[in-house]
Amino acid sequence: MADYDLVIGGGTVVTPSDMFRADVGVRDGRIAAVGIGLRGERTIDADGLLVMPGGVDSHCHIEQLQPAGGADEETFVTGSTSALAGGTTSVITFSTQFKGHGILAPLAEYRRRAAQAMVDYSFHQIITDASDEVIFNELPQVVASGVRSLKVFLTYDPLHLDDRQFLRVLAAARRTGALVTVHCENYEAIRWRTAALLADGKTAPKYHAWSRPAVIEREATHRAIALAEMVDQPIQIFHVSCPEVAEEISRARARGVKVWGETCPQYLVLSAADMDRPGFEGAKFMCSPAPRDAAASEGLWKTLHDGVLDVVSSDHSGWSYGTPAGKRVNGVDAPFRDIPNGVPGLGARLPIMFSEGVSKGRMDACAFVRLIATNPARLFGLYPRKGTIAPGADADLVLWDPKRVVKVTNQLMQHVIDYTPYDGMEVTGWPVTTIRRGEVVMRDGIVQAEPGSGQFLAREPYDLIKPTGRLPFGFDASAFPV
Ligand code: DUC
Ligand code: ZN
Ligand code: ZN
Repeated sequence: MADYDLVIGGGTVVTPSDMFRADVGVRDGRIAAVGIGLRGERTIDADGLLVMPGGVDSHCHIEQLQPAGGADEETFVTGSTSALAGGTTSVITFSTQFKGHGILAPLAEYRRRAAQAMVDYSFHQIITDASDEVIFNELPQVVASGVRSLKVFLTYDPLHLDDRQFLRVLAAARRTGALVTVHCENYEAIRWRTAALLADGKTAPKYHAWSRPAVIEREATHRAIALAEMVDQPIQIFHVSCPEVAEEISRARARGVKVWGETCPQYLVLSAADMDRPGFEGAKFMCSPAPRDAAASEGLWKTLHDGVLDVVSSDHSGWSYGTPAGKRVNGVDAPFRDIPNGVPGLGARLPIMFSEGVSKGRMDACAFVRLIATNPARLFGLYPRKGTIAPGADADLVLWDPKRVVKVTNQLMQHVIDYTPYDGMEVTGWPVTTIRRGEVVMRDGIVQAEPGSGQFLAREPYDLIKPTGRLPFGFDASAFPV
């Protein structure tokens, strides 16, 4: 009798630290052994392929409820399909709060919708209104239910928090044991520059980048870190777009502050020039923060190499280009201010990072695994169940052909959005099989998974995000209901 339900045989196993030829034995959906000569009831031949942990996308927007009603076009089924096609097996998406409302009811609604997912999933709880009821009553319940990370926006109408509200969220996170993730841009500076640009008739998509230069991201990042340092609350800075923002993180880390940073493929391979395409085309590349320039991208690769930024997520936020409810919801002549922000990237994240990172010699495959799977799993309390190949871990694997050359098309992305900003890009390296908890859910581009087969990942308390204990004057203001 075979020892394993499934053996992935003869591939090159890539862990966060090593690469070696070995078989991976799977039993009951988990990795049971990594060794030589393993025998399974079924075998998948991985000769010539890399065997890597399934991707963990710790920042993507799926079926997010909109303030005006309705939800994102990308559903948990279509988003899962794209993720699995691209080698990602776990996601952390969002439960959002609308100002004046609570957070328990929307979270229940997201749980209901996400029950259709085919990837494993968790949520970041967005706080847009730090009311007493939310901060002192509802938020502790949300965190206790396993939603162990919060998200705040320092810009965007109608989402942004002022500094006092941000402090209240940081304090609540400290009391309840959650990580806070932060969208860092200066709200008033963007509004002021936007008003001036519109007054000058500068309305085209390219002026989106002009409205929010890197300095306003740097200022907000500095402020977010300073306030988190004062509260002694660990944070992650979302979607760092350029090296001068990463530098704020680096300086704080040197002081011992628990701050981490992520970036996304759009900041590594796109630029503000993409928003300057003819007509309305530039809208396809509009996201916030805005992509910068080639020098910023090169600098970001260095921050990944140096470990200053240690997660690459997609920030998948899809708005179709050709449909009335997507990018052109306010018409093709809409000023940049009124064009929805966000680019799709769930399915593109791994191929782009592998091709631009590993195939182009900027990093080895172990570093790639750390950035797209291990580090997000560690930071968000999913490790070692997710993000590595080791006995006991879920058998979430992607079998990767490092030599396959593919031209990216929207069809290959398998999301519901009608375009990809990476259309036509040639990549070297491609996922051929995705395995989720021991089940083959994608083979040669065909996704076969039952809607509802994804599992909610309740996240328990974990040491990495514990406060440091360093407080100004030793006074813990977060202990008071203020
Ligand atoms: N920026 C965000 O902060 N979220 C989603 C889309 C975007 O561009
Ligand atoms: Zn954001
Ligand atoms: Zn986002």
